Amino acid sequence: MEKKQYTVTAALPYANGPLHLGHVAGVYLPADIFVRFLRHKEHDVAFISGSDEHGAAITLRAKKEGISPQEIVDKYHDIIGNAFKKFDIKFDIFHRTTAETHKETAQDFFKVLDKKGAFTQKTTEQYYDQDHEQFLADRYISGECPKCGYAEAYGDQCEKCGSALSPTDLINPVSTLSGKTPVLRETSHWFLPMERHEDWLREWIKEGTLDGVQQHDPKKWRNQVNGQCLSWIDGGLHPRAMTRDLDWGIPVPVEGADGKVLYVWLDAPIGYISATKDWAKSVGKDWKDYWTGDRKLVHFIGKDNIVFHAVIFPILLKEHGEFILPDNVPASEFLNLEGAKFSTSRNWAVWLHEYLERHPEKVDELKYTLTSIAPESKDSEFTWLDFQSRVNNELADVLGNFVNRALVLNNKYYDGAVPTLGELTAEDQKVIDAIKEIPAKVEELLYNYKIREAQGEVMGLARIGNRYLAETEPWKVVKTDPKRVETILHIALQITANLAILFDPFIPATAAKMRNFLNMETFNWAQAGSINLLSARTKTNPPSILFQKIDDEFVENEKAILIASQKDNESAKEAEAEEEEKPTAPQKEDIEFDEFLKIDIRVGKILSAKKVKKADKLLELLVDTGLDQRTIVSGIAEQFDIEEIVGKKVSVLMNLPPRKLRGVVSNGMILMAEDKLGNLSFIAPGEGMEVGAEIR
Ligand code: B3M
Ligand code: ZN
Repeated sequence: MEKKQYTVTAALPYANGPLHLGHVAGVYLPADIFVRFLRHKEHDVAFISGSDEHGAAITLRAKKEGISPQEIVDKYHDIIGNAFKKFDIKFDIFHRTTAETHKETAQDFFKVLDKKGAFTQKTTEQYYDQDHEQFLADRYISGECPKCGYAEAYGDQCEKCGSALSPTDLINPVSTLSGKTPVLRETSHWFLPMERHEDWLREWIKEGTLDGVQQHDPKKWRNQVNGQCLSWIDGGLHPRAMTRDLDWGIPVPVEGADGKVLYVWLDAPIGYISATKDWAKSVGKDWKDYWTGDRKLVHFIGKDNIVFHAVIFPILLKEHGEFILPDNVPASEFLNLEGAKFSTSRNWAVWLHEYLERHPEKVDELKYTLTSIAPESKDSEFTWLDFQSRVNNELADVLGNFVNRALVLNNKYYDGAVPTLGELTAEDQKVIDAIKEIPAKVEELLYNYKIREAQGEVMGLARIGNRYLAETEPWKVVKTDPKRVETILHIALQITANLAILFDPFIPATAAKMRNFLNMETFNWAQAGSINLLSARTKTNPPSILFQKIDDEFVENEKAILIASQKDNESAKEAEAEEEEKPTAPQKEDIEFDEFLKIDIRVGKILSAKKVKKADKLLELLVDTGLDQRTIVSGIAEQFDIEEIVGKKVSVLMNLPPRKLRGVVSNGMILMAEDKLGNLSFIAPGEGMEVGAEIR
């Protein structure tokens, strides 16, 4: 493999809260393993990340915690940065987008694009919260996703289906500041006319070429990445506002933009460039080498960031004209926790910094487990029981047991001196062949971002070693054929030395301990696969136990912490709801009586109900309205069981145009009352009211 140069980025976590294991498994750990591997292969690599410190995610958290946005980002930039250090994620720089270099870089970037006419300035109607006197975009506004029906989509994105949205796409939008329905107000912004870029983008994603010239290999891209981008492009790209009416963010550096800042998804990816600038300066390198020329740019992200890294940022980079486009965007799916989604709001999470406070000595155990279950191509699940089984049955019983036996026997029989290799049996040769094959398999998998499988291959070599000792039984043979045992232990020690190299990207602290046992001061990835890694003169040291087993109490304790923290959060949420009871919504603007007469509401009866696939909140109802039997989709799945609503008489808003929600065409709406705590109830007509009766 040629000694390519790489710039590897890991998504900038919002500095609005701590990191949980889902973030680590999906983005930061795979990126770190990939970079460690590249360094072993002597590639020139810059490993870049940092805190994403602008956007509504920050200001909403600041409002919630009653402190300033700067205090929020300072607090969480430190918590996140320290957690990465303790978890041994070795970025070249962990930067931050409130840094001065970033402001300059982002503003220069904007000016270059503005000069080139990459933006169109337009005045449009945007949602506005009259109470807070603020325009609403991104996380300041939420509503039903028009694509999948998810009820809490944001103004710029639906986190459930990944679609990029604009606030005016949302169905029944509400302000997340006041909880009220926003009004529309005119405002002007700089738009990125993404429709201009559909053709070259489609070619670049599908073929990996620009004007027929090969840029990257799309076959190495994960299917979900190509798939999501192409479906978005084929759905037709539209102009997207790249500025916001906010006071927290990078001021728009052109005339007539007072009070406007860069959209956070224009700002943050440029953070990769500004971070590279500050890093390169600190090590005496030219930052431009890492963003231009014949280099591979790789963005490790979660799947909800795909369109921003594989469509929007490439458009911006191409418009700028000086920079390379990504060679790959290895996006992960989601990791779930004990049967439910990780959820910051419900505090259903294992926070990385808290795990490290409780178990500072179990970093590699967590690294190995998270890589074993990494959600590379589909969602996966973390459970404390699985963690226990990975540590006990794989790390301790296979790797730890094998290394310990090989070294204990070598120190017992030969006082640590590596014995000479004698005559080989067919079984010896099979093992030696396996040692030779594994490094190439691991490399092929890692260069193709199959990090979970790559780790499995290395653990496979430890299984081979374990089986080899169990089958050759040197502790028995030593009585009858000591010469044979020298060969067996020589091979076992060479396997151990190979494992001490090959495991290094995955569980570096353990690999270092193994090299210490073997007195391997230096080691070179290129030598992996050899059975001459340890010369006869090498003296091995007595080993220590690599992995302490996890007992049931550990698992029970961790589960108890999870449940307790969730309960805390739920009671906190209820207390918060009581405390800050949502203000009773004020009366809406007057309407004319004639307008009211146009509304057609009837008594209906729910005949049947079923869940809507992949839409937790939606039920598909068959309703007898007295005029017809029709399908109505309603977002009540989380509040009501199907059994309790079939047969119920309800109030039906009849004359709404049909709407497709999650593939189901809905004709009309079931009217519900919602109280301050978000509880729902049907507007049920009085007893004896026949189906079809008009409500007015
Ligand atoms: N701050 C992460 C997120 O969406 C976002 C990534 C920015 S990378 C430039 O949670
Ligand atoms: Zn959606």
